[in-house]
Amino acid sequence: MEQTLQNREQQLSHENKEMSFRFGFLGLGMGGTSIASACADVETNITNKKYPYSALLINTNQIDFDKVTPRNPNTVKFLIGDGKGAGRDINMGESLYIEKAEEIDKLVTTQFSQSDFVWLVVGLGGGTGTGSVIQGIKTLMTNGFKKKFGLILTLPRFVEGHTVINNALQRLQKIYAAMQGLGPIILVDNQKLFDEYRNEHPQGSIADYLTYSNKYVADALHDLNTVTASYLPVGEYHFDSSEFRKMLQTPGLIHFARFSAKSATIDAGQGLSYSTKLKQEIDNGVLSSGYNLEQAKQVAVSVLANKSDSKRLYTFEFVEQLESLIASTALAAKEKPVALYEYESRRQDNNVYFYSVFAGLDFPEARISALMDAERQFEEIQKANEEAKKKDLFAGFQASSNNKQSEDLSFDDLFGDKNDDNSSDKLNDDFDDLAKRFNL
Ligand SMILES: Nc1nc2c(ncn2[C@@H]2O[C@H](COP(=O)(O)OP(=O)(O)OP(=O)(O)O)[C@@H](O)[C@H]2O)c(=O)[nH]1
Ligand SMILES: [Mg+2]
Repeated sequence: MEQTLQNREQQLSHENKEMSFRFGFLGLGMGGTSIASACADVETNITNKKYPYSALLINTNQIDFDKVTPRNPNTVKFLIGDGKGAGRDINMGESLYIEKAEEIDKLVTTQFSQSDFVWLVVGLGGGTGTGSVIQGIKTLMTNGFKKKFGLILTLPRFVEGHTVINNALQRLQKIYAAMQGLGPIILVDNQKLFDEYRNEHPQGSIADYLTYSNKYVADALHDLNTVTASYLPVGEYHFDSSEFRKMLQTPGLIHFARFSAKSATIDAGQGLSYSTKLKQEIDNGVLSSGYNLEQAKQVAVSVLANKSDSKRLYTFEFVEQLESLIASTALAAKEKPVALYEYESRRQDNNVYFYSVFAGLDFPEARISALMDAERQFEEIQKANEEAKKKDLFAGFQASSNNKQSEDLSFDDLFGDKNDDNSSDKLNDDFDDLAKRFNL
């Protein structure tokens, strides 16, 4: 036993993290393929497998596709349609996918033959990914990944306009209705990530932001996958791969939060500092926020500390603080485990890492309502614009038919005579009156 632990411990350096699952990523459309590609570019040194994940990327737009440049040599790109994109038209995106559905079935089977679990990744709002997301679910359900797939969906930013928000809402509504029959869903809130990125990088660009956000999603997911498999559990409970599997089999949304702090700043007897911080980070979330955590069906909190710090830190009081925080946050969860781990001191930093995961959640109501409000506002603006277009600024005015140069214009050209169809009778009558009065 001792020997096994020691062996295991030797493997557990920062660079050599084990994973619970070999994920596959099926990316659709530009957002979906960019994120899926970043996820499959995660590298590890375990069992000589540099790239443990694999990806299949599908898009209709050749130019967008060329911009996605996977490092992972096993990532496969598959262009559907004529290469010109689906131009935000979800019906077109869906039809182009259906045309190639059989080929996609085959590609999914080969590309994910080694995958335990596949994430279908889509940036909600466009024509290709959003249009084909339901068909993508069908592909996975009918090719061996029923109960072994989840969704990673980005929510658009508010400024992205009527069509984008409307497309996103249309598909969210369908997914929401079917949610209990689907796997877990991870929402990536582009507005939240964009705001955070802009605060930290005021000089940054949208392109920088997108690269950052895609890597950020990839790292967050990989972190979750490794923390459940890599470290030495201390104490009675271990949030291990089988616990993680349960979460991945729980329908509904997955929410996660994490933070780290210098171990010297954490005092086991002063729960307020770290449990308040953890609560704050749970509210902020990593990829999205606004969940009603009371509805969580599964919860886990993992803490990871340096071996020498763990002795000082992992007291009864420490665990009780975290347990009571979780118990008061996720009232409905059946299990509210706190798992403690230690890592080798040779790891460079002396941080304590806190991770929390909530599964089986409902959609974040306020965020979805805000999208619907934005959509309503766009509709009102559009309606007002159409009405303004209909309104004729010169209503009641009848145009004159003359096109002559100004020097050629006679008085009649300018104002017409009584028999001129284009003239205004009233104007002529008035003029006649004037002419009589001034003996013209
Ligand atoms: N996080 C993130 N979101 C992205 C990225 N690219 C696009 N998005 C989001 O995804 C949404 C859909 O856009 P695309 O993925 O370009 O659309 P598409 O599926 O290719 O559809 P068409 O271009 O209309 O055929 C956008 O409105 C963005 O909110 C990306 O690289 N990262
Ligand atoms: Mg596109």
